Amino acid sequence: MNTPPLLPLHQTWPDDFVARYRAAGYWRGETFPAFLRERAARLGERTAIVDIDQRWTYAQLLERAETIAAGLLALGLQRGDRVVIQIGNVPEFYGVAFGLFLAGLVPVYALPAHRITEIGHFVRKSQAAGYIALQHYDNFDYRTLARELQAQEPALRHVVIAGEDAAEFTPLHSFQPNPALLPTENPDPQSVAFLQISGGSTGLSKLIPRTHDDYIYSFRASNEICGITEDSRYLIALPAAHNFPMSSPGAMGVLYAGGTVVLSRSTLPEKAFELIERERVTDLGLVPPLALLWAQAAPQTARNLSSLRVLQVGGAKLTTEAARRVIAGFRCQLQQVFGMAEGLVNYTRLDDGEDTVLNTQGRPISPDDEVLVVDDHGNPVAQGQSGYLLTRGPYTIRGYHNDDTANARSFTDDGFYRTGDVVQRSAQGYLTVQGRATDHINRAGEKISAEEVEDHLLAHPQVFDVAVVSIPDDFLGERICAFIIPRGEKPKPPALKGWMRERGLAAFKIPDQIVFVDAFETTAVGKTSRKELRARLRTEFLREQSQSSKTATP
Ligand code: OOB
Repeated sequence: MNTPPLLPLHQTWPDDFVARYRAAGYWRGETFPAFLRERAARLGERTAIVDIDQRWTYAQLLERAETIAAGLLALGLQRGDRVVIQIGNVPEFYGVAFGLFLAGLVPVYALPAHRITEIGHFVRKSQAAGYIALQHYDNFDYRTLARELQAQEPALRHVVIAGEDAAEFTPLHSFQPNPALLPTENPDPQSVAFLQISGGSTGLSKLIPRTHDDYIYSFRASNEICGITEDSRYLIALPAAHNFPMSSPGAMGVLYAGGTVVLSRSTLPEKAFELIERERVTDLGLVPPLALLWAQAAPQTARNLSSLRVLQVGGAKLTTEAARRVIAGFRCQLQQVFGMAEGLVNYTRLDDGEDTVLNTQGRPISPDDEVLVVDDHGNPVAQGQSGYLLTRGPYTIRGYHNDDTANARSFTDDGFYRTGDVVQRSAQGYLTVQGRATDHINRAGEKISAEEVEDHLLAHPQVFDVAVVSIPDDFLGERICAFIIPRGEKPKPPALKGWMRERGLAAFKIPDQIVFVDAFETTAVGKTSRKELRARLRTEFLREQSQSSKTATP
């Protein structure tokens, strides 16, 4: 059989940077297995994770992770093997993630909303040997997805299902403790601990290798900035696998500090408020649309929300006006968070004045986060002017996993990551996000590549050509609009959307709006880039919309 060569997993900073980051005390040689074991030994009976019906102490989290690690190694998985995990907001998510760390296996974090198209891509790109999913979550049966995956990806050796009925797959609950199987040594702190997924500015998501040293630094330093301690009780209502609720400071920061992670399956304000009251939640992180929705519901609730100390908002732009509304609704401190799974995270500080909290997306975590704001030619712009954000630092990757093309595009020769965001930087180093250079759509914090959605639509027999653009949306921030030139009879939008779902695409990538057009006008030269075409379609659409709303007003 022709097996592809095994890809080395690495994330490499040049030697002089390694020396610098170590000397500065950012990289301390800590690892995930060591930190969990230490916390379990020291804080054993304290609550690590709760959700609506479970409560795990630190000792139980370690015990669960050790059982899962032993079970996976007993199946024959080998140190360094990648395992795609797709688990929603339940304590088992952390049991599995830490189980993989203890076994020396490498999690690849998928979101619950991903379907066969995305999961297949992650499995191939990471050459995963295993897939672990919940039986059911959010009304979806992941065994169906697992079946398609096994049929499509013969190299995937193991499928493990957590739930009452694993069907033909290995039940996670059949795993037995076996300390003899567990590695006794901690991993190399500079090795890759897991693969996170990128928002995907062009084409399919890329895989982001993060090391123990760099990631632990990012949440240890975040804890200090966000005031996370043993007494923090941090609510997670965004998908646990996303980088924001994972590490900014997220669940990893909270577990590192010895606090309690409170998991909500639901994003409905009343469900979450019930947990906030019951667990006396002190901190939480939301994307702007949810922050606005919860802020609207908060003044009316009968629940006691007085334990809340800090509400973090990030993942997409929070406008000044929205920030005011969020503060008015919650009556607790607002913290803006502007980060990316590739690394760099900015926070407004807890002692910043209102002006900064309302109008900026914060400043970087580390004194060694290098930030450049440059023009089209790569030259720095004048202070306060808009430009493209480039960054390099002790927790920002130097390259994606197994993707030379993306690496050539996304990193400069001297190792700066091109974030694709357009920002202004103040004299104090605070960033205000103005927009972005790439054609991705930020739909309520979910990043969608226009190109990826176009590729799917072009496969439909009644689609001749298509351009997918973002349209400003009061609730979502941005929505997905597909301009389609039909081939023959126009397809019916609901049927077209249903067809996309059947292709196994995450629901958040399916266009919210479909507009049929006869042709895409070209410029005098007769040729346009996709980028210009998308920009022109968006501008014309918004102009027409504002004209028709003006004529509609009496
Ligand atoms: C977070 O991570 P990703 O990887 O899903 O998305 C990163 C992109 C950024 O490049 C930027 O375009 C956008 O999301 N973004 C924001 C923002 N926070 C993220 N745009 C405007 N304002 C903000 N506050 O989204 C993420 C990772 C860690 C912490 C927080 C968010």
